[in-house]
Amino acid sequence: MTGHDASDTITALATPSGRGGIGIIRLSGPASPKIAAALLGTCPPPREAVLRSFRSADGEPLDFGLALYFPGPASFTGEDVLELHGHGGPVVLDRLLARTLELGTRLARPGEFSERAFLNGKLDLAQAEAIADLIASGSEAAARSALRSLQGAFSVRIDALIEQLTTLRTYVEAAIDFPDEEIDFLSDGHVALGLAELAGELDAVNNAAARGRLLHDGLTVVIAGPPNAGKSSLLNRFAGQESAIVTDVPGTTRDLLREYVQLDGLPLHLVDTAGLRDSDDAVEREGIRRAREALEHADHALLVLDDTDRDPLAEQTLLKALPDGLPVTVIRNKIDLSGRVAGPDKGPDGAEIALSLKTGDGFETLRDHLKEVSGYSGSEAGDFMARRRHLDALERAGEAIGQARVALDEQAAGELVAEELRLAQQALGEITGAVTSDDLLGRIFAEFCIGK
Ligand SMILES: Nc1nc2c(ncn2[C@@H]2O[C@H](COP(=O)(O)OP(=O)(O)OP(=O)(O)O)[C@@H](O)[C@H]2O)c(=O)[nH]1
Ligand SMILES: [Mg+2]
Repeated sequence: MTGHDASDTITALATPSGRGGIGIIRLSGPASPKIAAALLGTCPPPREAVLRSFRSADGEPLDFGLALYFPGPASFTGEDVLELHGHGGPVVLDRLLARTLELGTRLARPGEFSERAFLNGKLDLAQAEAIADLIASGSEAAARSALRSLQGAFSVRIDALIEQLTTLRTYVEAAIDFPDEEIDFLSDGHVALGLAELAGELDAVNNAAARGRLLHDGLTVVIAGPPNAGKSSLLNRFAGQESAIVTDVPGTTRDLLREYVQLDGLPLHLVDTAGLRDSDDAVEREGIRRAREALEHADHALLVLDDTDRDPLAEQTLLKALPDGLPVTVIRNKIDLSGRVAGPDKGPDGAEIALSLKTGDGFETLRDHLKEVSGYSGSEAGDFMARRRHLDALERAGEAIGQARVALDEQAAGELVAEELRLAQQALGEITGAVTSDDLLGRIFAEFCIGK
């Protein structure tokens, strides 16, 4: 629950706990200036760093350091904010935190500073999420995109779409108000053109958001194939270490093995699986069941085949047994033995890559291929961070615009068009937080750490 109560003054450690040169405690709320005065003697002048002792109730110094006071609304949260930069030791900071509590603050909930910034209109929801994403980013590309989102790159696109939607909706609603002219109004091409433009722009935003989502969640790639084809060797090559046991005994791998790697900033969740075959061994059968389950949750499958042991019929069976709609790349491994030339190929059923996991020949092609098929290549400039939630909202908006186009073409029904436009607007509003519920806010900010 978010249950915003702005009369509370909240406090939290803003830097990671542990030892460091500096540790910062941040307060936000109406009691900040009064607490500053009690703690520091007087409240510091606005936005000026002052060196002060931080004192206990009896006037004993707990620590000394810089104090900064930001009166609202020109502060991060929009409220009166006080920052105390003390020495970064756990005991020192605990004592200082306890002192701020004693002076009438309460401990902030996770994400509560960002939540207050959102509720006070300092940030929209996508920007608040970008703070968490920036802090959590595990690659340069992710950090860059999160920063762009935080600076509003995503929100600007969404706001522009909402603006376009509003204009079009007003036009359609005007048509409804003049029933005699409604048909003419709707068939003059203006609405059709507006809807087509909206659909196009939504598509572009959606593509950029899908790439952003990839930076946030990464790509789950399941390595599957018959026993002994080189699946575990593939995992090891990506990981750059011997994570999985590799032997010439078919059926070596039984459990799922997971490795997290980065492909030039693209987060890859790799899953090595048991070789797919009919088996009487109960353990192996369970491994195969798990392999199939992993495939159900994959974004992409790598079907590893032994190129010295080609069996087109068996290949077809394996391909058909993969989940419908799952993108697959066939890996023809062991070309050091079969003599095939390394590199990509367009096989009858999609992409194929010939390589040798023993020599590494062709592996680079596979890396490039994964970046390419995921849409990651060349996505750097201009993109922003996005989450599953944003993609869901974009999808709903797209569906509503699709429905509006149908209503216009087939029925010239102004009211239906207006209603679909309203739904699209609402879906987009959820991204920036123009439309929200306590429940949604609660879920988003609960994922933050305390102090953010
Ligand atoms: N010559 C050659 N041998 C390879 C290559 N890749 C893997 N092997 C060998 O093939 C055998 C099987 O490799 P693994 O990586 O264990 O194969 P797997 O698909 O994980 O096998 P299971 O776990 O039993 O299903 C091992 O002896 C590897 O050394 C390759 O490119 N060339
Ligand atoms: Mg294996």
